[in-house]
Amino acid sequence: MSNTPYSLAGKRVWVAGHRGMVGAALVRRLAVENCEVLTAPRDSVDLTRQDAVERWMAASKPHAVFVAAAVVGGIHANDSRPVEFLTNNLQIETNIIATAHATNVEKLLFLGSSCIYPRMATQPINEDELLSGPLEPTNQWYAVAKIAGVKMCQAYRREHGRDFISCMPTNLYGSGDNFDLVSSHVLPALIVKAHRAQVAGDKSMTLWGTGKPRRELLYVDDCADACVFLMKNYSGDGMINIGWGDDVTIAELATTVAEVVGFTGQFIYDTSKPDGTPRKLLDTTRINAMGWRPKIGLKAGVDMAYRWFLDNVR
Ligand code: GFB
Repeated sequence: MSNTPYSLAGKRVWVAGHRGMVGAALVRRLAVENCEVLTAPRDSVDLTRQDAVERWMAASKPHAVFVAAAVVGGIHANDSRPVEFLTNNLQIETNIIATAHATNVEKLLFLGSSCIYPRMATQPINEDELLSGPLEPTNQWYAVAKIAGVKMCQAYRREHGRDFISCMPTNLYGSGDNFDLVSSHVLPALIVKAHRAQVAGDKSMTLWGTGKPRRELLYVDDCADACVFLMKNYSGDGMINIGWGDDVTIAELATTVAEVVGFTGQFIYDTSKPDGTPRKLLDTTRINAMGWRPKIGLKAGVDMAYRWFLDNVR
């Protein structure tokens, strides 16, 4: 592992996936980096098509690339749309990483996800646990695609000396999140459910699963800050976990959301829905040792996410 400083000053920096929650947070964070942020218009650059990516990168010539573009979703979306989660994500990452090599991109950061680790990995999960056991069935498709992206970066580093690095963020939430109840992750779904129940004066709200699984949550702006930190300070073959450092049960998460929203009813558990991975707390020793730490705690983060929901989605 080496920490080769890389300056973004004066560079053209492409945020692939700039309209998504993470991409938008990266654009916000890069605004203070004295670089030129590039964003590819979604209607004219289909990232699943190699020719479109090649044309875009040949014309825009980015020096650095954040690969935050992906088909993403919660446990139900992953479990019910395997073809899209596997094939579209493989296409997007292959097109961008291969073309970054072909166009001599100086540095690339690929964003993975904590669901790539084995279902029963030792907790907290160290980066070396990758491929040490069977995957969680509900998101194995997305996980295989993301694992391939990590391996692709390692292959280009090994064979062509490319400075392509990977990071593994934990479950993210915040402004710009997907609040659609079918395809979203747990936290935005809990915000919508608590809000609707509170407004309707309902006595209860329904959660999926048993409420017993544990999840680590990181506010998306902390993740963006960590990504920029790694782009500037890390160069190595190994991937780096990005997380908060501890986790809560889904029931505890729902309690925090209910407090923020002002919902005072009961939780009903729909155990016909899957729990997914029992736990996936990341070991963040590596990034902490480099000097990065998150800033936005769960209560403050849920409050910010709820305000964004009220201002932009309700
Ligand atoms: O966030 P989530 O959808 O995905 O679900 P994962 C987390 C936990 O929250 C599961 C429970 O145990 C769900 O059963 N849950 C309770 C709910 N109520 C709800 C609800 O209304 N909606 C949702 N969505 N969940 C994802 C992967 O796994 O982690 C993604 O599928 C990605 O690919 C992401 O890697 C980081 O945390 O289980």
